[in-house]
Amino acid sequence: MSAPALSLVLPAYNEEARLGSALDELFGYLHRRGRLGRDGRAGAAGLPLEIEVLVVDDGSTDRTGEIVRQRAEFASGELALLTVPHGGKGSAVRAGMLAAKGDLIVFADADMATPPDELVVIVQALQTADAAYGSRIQPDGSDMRASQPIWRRVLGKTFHALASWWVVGPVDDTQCGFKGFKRDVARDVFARQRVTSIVFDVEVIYLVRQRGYRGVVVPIHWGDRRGSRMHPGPRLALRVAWDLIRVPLLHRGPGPAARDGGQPRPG
Ligand SMILES: Nc1nc2c(ncn2[C@@H]2O[C@H](COP(=O)(O)OP(=O)(O)O)[C@@H](O)[C@H]2O)c(=O)[nH]1
Ligand SMILES: [Mg+2]
Repeated sequence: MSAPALSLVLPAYNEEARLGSALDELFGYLHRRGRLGRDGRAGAAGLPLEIEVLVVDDGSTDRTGEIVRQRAEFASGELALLTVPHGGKGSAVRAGMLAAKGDLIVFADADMATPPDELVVIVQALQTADAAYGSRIQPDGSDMRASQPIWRRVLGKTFHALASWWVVGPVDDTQCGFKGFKRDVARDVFARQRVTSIVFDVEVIYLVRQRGYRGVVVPIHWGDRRGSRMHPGPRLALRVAWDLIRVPLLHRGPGPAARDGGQPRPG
């Protein structure tokens, strides 16, 4: 079979409570719009018809894998399951991004915090950009993260201050779990990714820039979903701080000009 036009990678760790309804929502949307198929035609509203959905089960100890395997879309080949040893969201996303076959490869949260119709926005951005980062901050300045609990917002602001000062510069929302890449760019960037904690998003943005690719920010809708897998505490805080410090140090060395002997692309 030829490569699908679009792959959607969903990292999932102990998601038995949320994954079933999230996949209902995703495939409900894709099927309703007639956007799944194998004939290579473009879909009505800008999404390609050939889409593969790849759930990366990160060593879950619950029924996450079973929920995937029992679905009709698994039997029909629209949905695939990749099982990896538990290693954190960053390692699951990396495995999925390197295994996915699509011309364009997007990763998203398995709780569908970003509604599936936002795929169109990322796909459109990737017609010109090499990488597209969903952002919960809207052009009018309003912030979709306002639906998060107050403690998450305070942690988020602290994280952002550190990440923008030390690693990525003025990218307003590094942590949105909805990002897309052209396949070759995904292969290059994710093969270099080393961080497996939630700081991997920052590392990926850093690598896109360092490798001379063009990344763009696209405002998307997002809603806080209950049942978060994130458990903040001193351990996570230390890990995040350590990973933020490490990112530029891990990737010291020649930039894109030395890589391919050419000039870095704009961006
Ligand atoms: N594979 C994997 N996925 C994870 C891990 N932790 C979180 N995720 C996934 O990351 C996504 C976002 O997680 P969530 O708990 O909703 O985070 P929040 O929305 O930031 O509170 C979901 O798809 C989770 O299953 C992990 O350790 N491994
Ligand atoms: Mg969530």
